[in-house]
Amino acid sequence: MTTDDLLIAFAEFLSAQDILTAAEDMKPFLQDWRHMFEGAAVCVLLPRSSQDVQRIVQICAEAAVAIVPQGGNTGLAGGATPDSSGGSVVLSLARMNRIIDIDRTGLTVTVEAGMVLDTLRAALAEVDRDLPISFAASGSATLGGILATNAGGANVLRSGMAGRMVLGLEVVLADGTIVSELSGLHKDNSGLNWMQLFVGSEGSLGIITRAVMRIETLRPHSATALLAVADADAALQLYARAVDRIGDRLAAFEIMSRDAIGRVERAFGLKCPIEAQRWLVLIETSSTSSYLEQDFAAFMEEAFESGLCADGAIAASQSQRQAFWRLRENLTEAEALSGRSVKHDISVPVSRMAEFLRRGETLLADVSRQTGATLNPHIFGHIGDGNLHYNILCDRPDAAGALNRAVHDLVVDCGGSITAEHGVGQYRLSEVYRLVSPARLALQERIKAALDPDMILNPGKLIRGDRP
Ligand code: FAD
Ligand code: 2HG
Ligand code: ZN
Repeated sequence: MTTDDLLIAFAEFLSAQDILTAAEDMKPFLQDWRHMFEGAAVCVLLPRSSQDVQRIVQICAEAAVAIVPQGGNTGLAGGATPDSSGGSVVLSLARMNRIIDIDRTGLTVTVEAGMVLDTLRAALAEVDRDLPISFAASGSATLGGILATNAGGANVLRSGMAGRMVLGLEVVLADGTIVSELSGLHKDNSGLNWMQLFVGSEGSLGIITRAVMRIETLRPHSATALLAVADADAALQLYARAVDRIGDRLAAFEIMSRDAIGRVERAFGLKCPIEAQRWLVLIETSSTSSYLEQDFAAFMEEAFESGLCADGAIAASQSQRQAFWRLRENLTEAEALSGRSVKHDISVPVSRMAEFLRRGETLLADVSRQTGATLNPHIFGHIGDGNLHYNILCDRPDAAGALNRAVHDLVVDCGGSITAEHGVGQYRLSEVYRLVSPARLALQERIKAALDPDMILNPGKLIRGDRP
């Protein structure tokens, strides 16, 4: 099938404004958020229904044209960017963005995959419900992308990764079959837990078109504090106390290096309200009841009395709370504005986090000596999940590979994962194939071969495979 034939076939059921072919229209879809990857495509398609997606897949399958699914294009692993061949089609779910149903009592929400997280949470808040997924790209990230990457964020320690909240899914497979189970059952053991196969599959096994998510009652009472701590050991000891004192009302426990917060202050004219220490912790608790405040106050008292925390501030108002979170949520932007960085989205067992950071310091000094690069850590993350964004500003692009491999080797040595929440995409593909167990890789390849034998779904991402 020629390109013209392909476009004619799409035009039979998509309107002209849902097929982008002009370079300036396609540009935002062909580049990732970090501008690390840039690709090319025959066209960008913006279907409006699951049936549209099905027909696109059928046509592409017939023509052996690769499909790159895309949501909000906020992914940090280059998963939604096509390759440079220009032969693939970008399938954006952006126009499939409706809420289909909110069940306040059954505690479920049914949405189309292109639904933007912030829009969804705002609609849920109006009926006193919430989907507790929280991260800085929530103004653009979509439910489909969130599930396809199994996103994490700041609330994982209480609610788990996004995939844990899935109760129903509709997926278009590589041959155009629609598998749709949207009853939102909390219990269903009538077969394999197939939905989890698509969680974190990064568009390589099927295209998510709808989902049912478990929601919860809104937690109107919250308490938020910023604490200054000397080192990761102190942060982890505080975390242990917070778990004991606050239990499942602990919503977020984030760590940020003082250097990284300094870059946020300079880039955005913000001011951290507490005395400088090497690390800062942002802790938030939330609850349906107001008893929370007493336990939080007790935790804070203990934090100071124990000497683990040198300085701290409790948010006295909603605007102060938002100011604390602005420091946290601008870390990625401030990093991007500070020059080239090498990102590492690592996790290690919480018990080995302090060891990882200690050994990391020696490692960075070694890599800097060996490569001649100046390395400035910009580290932050979800310490309660054992997940750090061990991002390093690095002035020499030719040192990036050595730095990347050295950090990943240390992660593996500490029993960790080289991608905790951002996924593999194209950014981490070679490192995953270097470090993940051959048996796991082979299992993934077999699943890919079974579901997408012609490798039309997001080739070159997550699972290597070979296109026939
Ligand atoms: P996209 O970027 O469009 O796509 C991501 C992947 O999913 C691609 O492989 C794509 O092919 C696939 N995909 C998208 N939609 C579908 C679909 N409907 N069906 C099948 N495959 C699909 N991530 C975290 O986990 N935690 C964070 O705290 C976090 N913070 C971030 C902060 C910033 C400032 C930024 C820029 C990113 C952050 N991210 C974070 C990464 C990113 O936002 C998440 O990975 C998000 O889940 C991606 O959603 P998206 O809709 O933008 O997906
Ligand atoms: C966060 O926790 C995101 O803010 C982004 O996962 C991390 O920029 C990053 O590396
Ligand atoms: Zn994160």
